[in-house]
Amino acid sequence: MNARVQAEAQALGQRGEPADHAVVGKSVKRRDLLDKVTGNAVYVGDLKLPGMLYGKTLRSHVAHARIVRIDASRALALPGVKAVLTHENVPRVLHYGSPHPRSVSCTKDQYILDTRVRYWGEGVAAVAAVSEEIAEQALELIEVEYEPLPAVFDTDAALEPGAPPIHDVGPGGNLVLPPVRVQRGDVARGFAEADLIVEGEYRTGRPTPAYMEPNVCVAQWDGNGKLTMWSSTQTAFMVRGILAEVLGLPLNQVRVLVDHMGGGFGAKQDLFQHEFLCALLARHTRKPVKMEFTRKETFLGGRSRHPCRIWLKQGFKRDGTITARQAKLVYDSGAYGSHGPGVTTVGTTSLTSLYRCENVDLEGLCVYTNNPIAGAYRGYGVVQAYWALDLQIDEAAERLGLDPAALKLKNAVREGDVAPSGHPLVGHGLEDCIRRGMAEVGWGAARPAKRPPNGPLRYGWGLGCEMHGSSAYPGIKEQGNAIVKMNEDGSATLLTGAAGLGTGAHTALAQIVAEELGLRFEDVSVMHGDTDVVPWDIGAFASHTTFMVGRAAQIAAQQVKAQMLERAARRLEAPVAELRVRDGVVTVAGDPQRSVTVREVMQPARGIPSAHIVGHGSYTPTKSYSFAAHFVEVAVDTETGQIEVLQVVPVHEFGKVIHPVAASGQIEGGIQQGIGHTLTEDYVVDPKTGRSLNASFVDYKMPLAMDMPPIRTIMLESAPDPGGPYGAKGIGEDPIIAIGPAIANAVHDAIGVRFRAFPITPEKVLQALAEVNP
Ligand code: SMO
Repeated sequence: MNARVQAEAQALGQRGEPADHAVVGKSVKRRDLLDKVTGNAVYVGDLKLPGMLYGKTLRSHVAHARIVRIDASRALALPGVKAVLTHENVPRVLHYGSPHPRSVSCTKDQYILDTRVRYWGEGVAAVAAVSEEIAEQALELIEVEYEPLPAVFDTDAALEPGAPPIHDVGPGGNLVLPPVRVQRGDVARGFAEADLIVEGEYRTGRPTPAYMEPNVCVAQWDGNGKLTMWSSTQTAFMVRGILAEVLGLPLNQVRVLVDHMGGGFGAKQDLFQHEFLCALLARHTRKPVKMEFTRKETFLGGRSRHPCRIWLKQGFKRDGTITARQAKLVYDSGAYGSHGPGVTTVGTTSLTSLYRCENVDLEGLCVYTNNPIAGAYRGYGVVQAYWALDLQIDEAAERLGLDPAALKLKNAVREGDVAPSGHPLVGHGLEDCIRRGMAEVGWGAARPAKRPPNGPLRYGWGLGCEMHGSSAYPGIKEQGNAIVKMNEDGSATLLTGAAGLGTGAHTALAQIVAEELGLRFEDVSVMHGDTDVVPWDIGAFASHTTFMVGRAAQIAAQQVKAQMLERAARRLEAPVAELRVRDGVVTVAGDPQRSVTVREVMQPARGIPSAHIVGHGSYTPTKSYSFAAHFVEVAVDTETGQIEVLQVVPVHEFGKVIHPVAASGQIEGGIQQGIGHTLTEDYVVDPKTGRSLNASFVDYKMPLAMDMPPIRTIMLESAPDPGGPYGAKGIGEDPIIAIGPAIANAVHDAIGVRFRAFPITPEKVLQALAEVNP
């Protein structure tokens, strides 16, 4: 990929000092790089413990039914089978699917195994056996008798009065939470003042994160009744908490471990059914048990994005001012609530912003259906909302005879505007992104000149914009924690509870500690992924690891540095204020001859008996937003209906780039997923039976490396956050949001058709073209 990375640093850092960083802002070699490229990195799936058994889940082939009889006796009789769990022999504890107190409206709606199934593919029993093969054979011997219940597979049907209730808990009417309402100003007055009203309905598909590492865990109990659980999870401490609650254990009797992960993208924030089953199978058999999803199960038992239906109406003045915005968003949560409350709240409130509007009236619903479970997925409700918003702004521009980039720039949120969180925004991030991208692609008073048609090919340009919070505040109050220890040889160790999903976050954290302590990057190591050792962490999500845990690490390192410099001051006989430290050497300002290495400072010396220096940092962020504008050129083949993205110029503003290559990797990965969502990816369930139709990588089409267009990434540091480390904000979720509307707007520019639902497949393109030119 020819990504050209341009970190356009402001000359001044956040404290107004010259930004003269030794480690931060440099693409140091990632700590996990060699282990990963050589295959040495140990993932949970690589674990093999002595005497380990293999667990498998029996999954329902009906979408909604009561289990009237379940008989495991034939399975138990199979040689090699050590245990079978059904609803009859697991604890009946109602729990959250998402261990997230993200919204007060969350309802506990899941049992480990219930007497009822609510979607096709839900686990109804589990087996532990000496091999995976025997476990799979045993599944076929479990007899289940179902009494079918009426099922609903779309949100309209689920909302109808008299629709079959999917849960006995919650607010009723198949709602996951009471409707989310956001009202500001007066929309009736706003529409009355409008010269143009645009109204439309938008839909989004059901993409799944399709992380490379299927869900996997290993559970082991020791003789004292302590559970150790290795699990590929973004939220080790939440897994610990909910396992302890459901199993009735104190927290120090549950230890959750996770080293390397092959992605999570939000979905691995949930506590999954197999994690409970694995712990219980291990307890029953007194043996370690591993449960690893197949790719098919990763679809069935995993989490997708919430398919969403959005009705959106906006009023505009002739000059492009937005006078009113009214919307109703209906998110399909599938069979359980999971992250529905958080996704619906974040998605609905996101429509208050991006493009300024004083009069808004928004309603967000999250609805139970008998579809697969939707959960957290990168972009968290906002992908859906901004798909509708950005497409409609583009349409309004056309109808007003204005250039879409000019209209977006005119209405772009700016410094001091109220953000979706209710906080005033810091800096002109969005305007900067739009302006910088326009300059880059030559978008002046109008779009860049189109390439002339070439045979069946038509070309076009589009722009999509987004903003996203670098934390989940105020939905949840998060806290980042870090412990930094100095070692007696002058090296340092960072202890963090933040998971490493594969983003390079631990490298960024080590850079921050090295920068702050004046050490080389190589002198800082990171200990993570063990809930018995590292400080508590809320989990790696919401684009917040570098921003929030990075700030905590910075604070911890500052404490260590202060103690270390005090010792150095005694050795050098100079006041602390005059000391500088860089590359592991402490010097006296203006007198470089007087120096001592950090290693020497940390050696036991007369009067300083111990090398023990520890710092502890905690940081509770308020809301901070990152911004992006994606500029896209597409080619549409009018004969095949194929859309090809020819080039992408993503311009992102996120305060401070800690590691340019890792950050641009995040951006490219988000664009890859976004192209997939928009053009090819959709997890399809049969609308009559709820049966999963394409649970494999053969039928679920993601763009591959070969399919990716050239991406010219531009990273701006124009609106640093006063709370983030060196001004840094989040970049994890942002890159997936703006690419979809950018592509759809470019397709309209190419062939004059507005697609309001994704994925925009070749069939839909051909159908639309046939309607235009019958
Ligand atoms: S979808 Mo994110 O991991 O909050």
